[in-house]
Amino acid sequence: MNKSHKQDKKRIVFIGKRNVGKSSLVNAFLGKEACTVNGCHAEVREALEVPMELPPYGSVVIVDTIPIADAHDNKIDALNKNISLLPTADFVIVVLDAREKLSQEDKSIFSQLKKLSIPFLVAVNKIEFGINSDLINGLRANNTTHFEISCKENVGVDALKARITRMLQTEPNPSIKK
Ligand SMILES: Nc1nc2c(ncn2[C@@H]2O[C@H](COP(=O)(O)OP(=O)(O)OP(=O)(O)O)[C@@H](O)[C@H]2O)c(=O)[nH]1
Ligand SMILES: [Mg+2]
Repeated sequence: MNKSHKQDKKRIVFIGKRNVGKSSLVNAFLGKEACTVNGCHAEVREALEVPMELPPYGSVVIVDTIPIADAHDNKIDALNKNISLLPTADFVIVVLDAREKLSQEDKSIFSQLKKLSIPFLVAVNKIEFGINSDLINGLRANNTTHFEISCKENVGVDALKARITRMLQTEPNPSIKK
């Protein structure tokens, strides 16, 4: 699906490696357990789309994705599958584990997003375990904006949500026209 075939609601796509907390963050956004956390990954092979209201902006579609480097998949296939999803996104949240360093796959996602001019923010999750300073330096070197969050302790999620809403509001909401 390319941009011209897209539905009119903006799509916010959550992307990242296995186990970083993509589904947990999506659930925290939605305020309900719509996505399986620690799910049966062998069965989860496609992105999951859930509509939600993001006041005061309006209606959006939240998209939870399969991991960019699923252990069961060929790493490159999994990365390509998600990169092919990116042109359908209006906004992307790249979810990272605060304990890890920036990977080549993460950097590939950043460069694709920049090439496609898709706005994105980075969510550095699981901060209660501590934050890897190499990760923060890597993010700075890649000129990204990041939020330090914990889905488990509900830290930083509202601030991230507020920033996304503000950034979406800078463009007209096509779903309001109807
Ligand atoms: N300690 C801690 N654990 C978390 C946090 N966020 C998520 N988790 C846990 O991390 C594990 C993976 O979370 P998921 O939300 O399934 O991660 P995911 O990125 O969707 O995983 P995949 O779908 O396999 O790629 C689960 O056990 C969550 O409970 C957090 O902020 N802190
Ligand atoms: Mg998941």
